[in-house]
Amino acid sequence: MTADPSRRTEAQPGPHCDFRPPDLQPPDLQRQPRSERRPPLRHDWTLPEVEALFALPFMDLLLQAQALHRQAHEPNTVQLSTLLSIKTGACPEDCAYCPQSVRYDTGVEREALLDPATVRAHAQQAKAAGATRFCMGAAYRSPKAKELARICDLVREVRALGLETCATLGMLTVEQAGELKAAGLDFYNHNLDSSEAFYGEIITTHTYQDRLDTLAAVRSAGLKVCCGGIVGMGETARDRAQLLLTLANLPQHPESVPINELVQVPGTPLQGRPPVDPFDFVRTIAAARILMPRSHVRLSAGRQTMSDELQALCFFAGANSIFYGEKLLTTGNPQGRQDRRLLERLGLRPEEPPADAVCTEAAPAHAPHACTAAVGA
Ligand code: SAM
Ligand code: DTB
Ligand code: SF4
Repeated sequence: MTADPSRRTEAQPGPHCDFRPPDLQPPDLQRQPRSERRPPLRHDWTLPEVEALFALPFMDLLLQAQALHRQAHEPNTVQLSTLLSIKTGACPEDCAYCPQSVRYDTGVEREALLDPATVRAHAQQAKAAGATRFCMGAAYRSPKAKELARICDLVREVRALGLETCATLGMLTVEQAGELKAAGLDFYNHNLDSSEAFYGEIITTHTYQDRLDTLAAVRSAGLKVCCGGIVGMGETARDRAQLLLTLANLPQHPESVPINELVQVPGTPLQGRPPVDPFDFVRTIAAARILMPRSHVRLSAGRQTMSDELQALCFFAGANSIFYGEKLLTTGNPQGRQDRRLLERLGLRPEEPPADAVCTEAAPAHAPHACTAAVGA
């Protein structure tokens, strides 16, 4: 039987159909302010529960993740962080994925700790391009006292520009974390990278417990935590579930959860690992969103080889943060203009900086103030 187009009702899809998908939240929830409808947080997840999430039909998992995402966050916004390697290469650790380990011949040139003027220029550029957070990475096992003092100066420089500050410097004691906090550091990035069971297969020079101890030190100093992992190192689905379980069952969820896809660097032992099924990568993002609903989930390393369509799926699965800028630490990242175009095509907008990221620098009489420089140039 052929349908008579003149009898088409409004509910039937067709070329002129104005069908709107139902909002993903119940109407009484939609009427509440977002601050009052934030999903409850759990810290008692079990491995079977997390594995069951990964086993859901893809669409069911993504729908659940997006619905929770909208309860906790302003939809269609993405937080932009820019990375800078402030001390590059020659790291004594043996992390099998890392191009900066002194043990692997990767062609990464070692560079001493950058000076404040250089870091400040990079941070100003990042801010002018629209980033709200500036993350400084150093290839250390753990910083020495003299190095930490110099890094505290860098933190003060960047904070004065009105950017949120983040650092990733390896293992820290409570005292060191306290010094960084006093200098104005907002976030500390320290990834668990994978499950405890798999960790020993990729790193032998420090332990999973060392990582957990640093995370505890960072928390006790009052810093916000950025902690996630890497997908694509040869870990199993169970390892991914276990990593997210460990993160979600920490006493407090990390405020930022970076999910990296392994960037394969020639010379590292993980070069040549089979690529991840892109849908499994998206599943990891969605599960992170469901387990840690109020955290920022960052679609991190690996975007340079991802299609726009795959990145869009990651945003639908609940990713709401990216590394923004043409370089990660030593490897590439999409160009700023490419990312701005992607966000525009998807109707996504950069997240506003938090109210407490205040610019305290004095404006030179002859130049535009760094805090009011054109955004998105
Ligand atoms: N040395 C410090 C540490 O290990 O915590 C800070 C720098 S380290 C490069 C920061 C993080 O970058 C690592 O924990 C890892 O998650 C990520 N990373 C390093 N190399 C990577 C790669 N090839 N692909 C994806 N992520 C990588
Ligand atoms: C994170 O989770 N990913 C970033 C940041 N935290 C420090 C680092 C990615 C590094 C990718 C390899 C490189 O550029 O050297
Ligand atoms: Fe060093 Fe960090 Fe790279 Fe490991 S991940 S080798 S600790 S820079």
